[in-house]
Amino acid sequence: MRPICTLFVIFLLFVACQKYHDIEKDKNSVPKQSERRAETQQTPPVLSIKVLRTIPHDTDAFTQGLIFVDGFLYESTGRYGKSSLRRINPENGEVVKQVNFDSRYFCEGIALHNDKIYLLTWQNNTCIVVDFKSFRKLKEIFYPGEGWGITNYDQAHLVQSDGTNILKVINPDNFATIKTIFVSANGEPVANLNELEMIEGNIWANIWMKDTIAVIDRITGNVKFWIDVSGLRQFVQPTQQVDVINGIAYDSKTKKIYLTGKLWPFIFEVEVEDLK
Ligand SMILES: [Ca+2]
Repeated sequence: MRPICTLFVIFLLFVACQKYHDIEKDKNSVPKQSERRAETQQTPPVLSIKVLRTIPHDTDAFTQGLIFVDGFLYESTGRYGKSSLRRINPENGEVVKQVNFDSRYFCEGIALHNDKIYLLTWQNNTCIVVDFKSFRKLKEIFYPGEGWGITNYDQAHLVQSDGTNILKVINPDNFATIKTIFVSANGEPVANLNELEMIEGNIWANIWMKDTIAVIDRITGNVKFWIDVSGLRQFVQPTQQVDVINGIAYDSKTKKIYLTGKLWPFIFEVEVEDLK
């Protein structure tokens, strides 16, 4: 009987050790998960900008969208009776082509896809599609909810903001939502996402009413950086009435970044410090 008892005790000890090992394993794994969460929710660094050049801008242009295509800036402007699409010479700010839209439209952001400009409207539930060379209207597409900003997501899709913290990746043909991206920083939702621009794989978004641009991971929706653009205000005279900073364009060939604001006197060519 004694050898059997000894074997039984050894067996019990073995089982106890295994249990202890499992508990230790669990204890070890908990902090690792917390660390991972902490990593994804850490405070995004704040980067600053340097203005390289100022370009004159129409102080009656209530800028809603800004893009750069083949050597020219394209700007959409909002407000009822003042909504327009413009082609602008980036060397001197001259508006070289402009179409004005019916006063029932309040135009918002723009994006280029397959040689067509997709122009959102604020509360008309309508995307106006125009030929990017002639500005001839090709069609309208219905979408639900408000339209704020829009940019390219990938070769086939666009991504749209509506003033919330949610970005919708959409099919440009019918504006069907392919997926939604919940934008957050430190685990908190980031609302008022406005004008958008895809720059080197990240979504840049003006935050309405703030002198801040969020640089957003297009897969996770996490804010990777904040860009403080408050320095642009030193270019505005105290007597000049300007609205919010809005408008981001990117020339992927030269890697130049352009920023402006609603009713601002300048479009700025800028460089982001510490981003290289
Ligand atoms: Ca843009």
